[in-house]
Amino acid sequence: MQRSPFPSYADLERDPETGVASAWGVFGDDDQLGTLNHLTPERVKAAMSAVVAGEIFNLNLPLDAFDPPLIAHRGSIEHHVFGLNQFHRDDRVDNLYTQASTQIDGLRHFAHPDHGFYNGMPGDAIGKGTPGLGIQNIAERGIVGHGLLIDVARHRQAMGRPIDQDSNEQVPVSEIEAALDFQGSTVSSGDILLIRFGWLEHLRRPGFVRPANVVSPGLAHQEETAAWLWDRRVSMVAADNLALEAWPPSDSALTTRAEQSGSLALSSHTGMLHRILIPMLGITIGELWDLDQLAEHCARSGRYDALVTAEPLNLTGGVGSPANALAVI
Ligand code: UVW
Repeated sequence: MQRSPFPSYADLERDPETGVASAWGVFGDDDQLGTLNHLTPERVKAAMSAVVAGEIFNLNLPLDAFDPPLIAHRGSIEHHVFGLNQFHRDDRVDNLYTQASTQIDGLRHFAHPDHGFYNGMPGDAIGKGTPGLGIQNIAERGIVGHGLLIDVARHRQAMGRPIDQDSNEQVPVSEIEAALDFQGSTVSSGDILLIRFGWLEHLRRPGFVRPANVVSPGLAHQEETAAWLWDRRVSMVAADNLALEAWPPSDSALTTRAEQSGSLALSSHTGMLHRILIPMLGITIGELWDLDQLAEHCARSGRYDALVTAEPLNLTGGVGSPANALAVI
């Protein structure tokens, strides 16, 4: 049961010691879906009105889009096709890293170092063969809702200030709002936000040579970003970049007690907005969503909304998943 009235970010409980705001309990003490709870049957039904042409846009890159992988600890798939005889074929995929291409990050992907996993799920309940906060929770209900494309890249280009795609530029909420104004769009409760930074288009440019250490612009590592998403009651947020937020978070001001005290070593996760969005607010996120063709259509038609569907793998205890996302306009 969702708490009523629904609390604003400013009204969320804050830990007296760390000052970190938490949405635990807002959707129920046993909740494992977080803000996907905003996708009520009424909103799913209303989202159908976004379909006017019946055109479908695939938002997924191929599973093997990045070889070598974008993130060093992830690998590339090995696809095997075999047959029991010459009139038959089966196949098998080895070495599938669920977050190596267009993906959904579920609620067990990140814990907050000072507070733990979403809704207080104990860390020892998060492992192989356990269901806690697993991606199967999302697969069992599916994701269907009103999608809103926010084309930040196009807006910045039009303003003569293109995003520096070869940097970890942090895009603040003021820029997201400016892009919304430019488009004439408004975020509604339950929206699936599709934020286009233009990073995949940049990677696809002829002659682009990927550096050894990948950088990507994205959402600013600021509590204000989290508050903005929460207060708009988005059901999930996906983007066409590496990590939704800017990567790496080297110039982030977000800190944790554990790292300040030295009980947790600084790492590539230090300063990540993920640590607020996923465990503290229960926001499911999408990364490497291919929004370019949809964006072309939106710019031509002046309509930025779509019916969006996504169905992660029904993998018990899965952390992430290929997104299997579609936009229907
Ligand atoms: C990065 O590691 C950059 O992000 P994620 O784990 O969410 O894919």
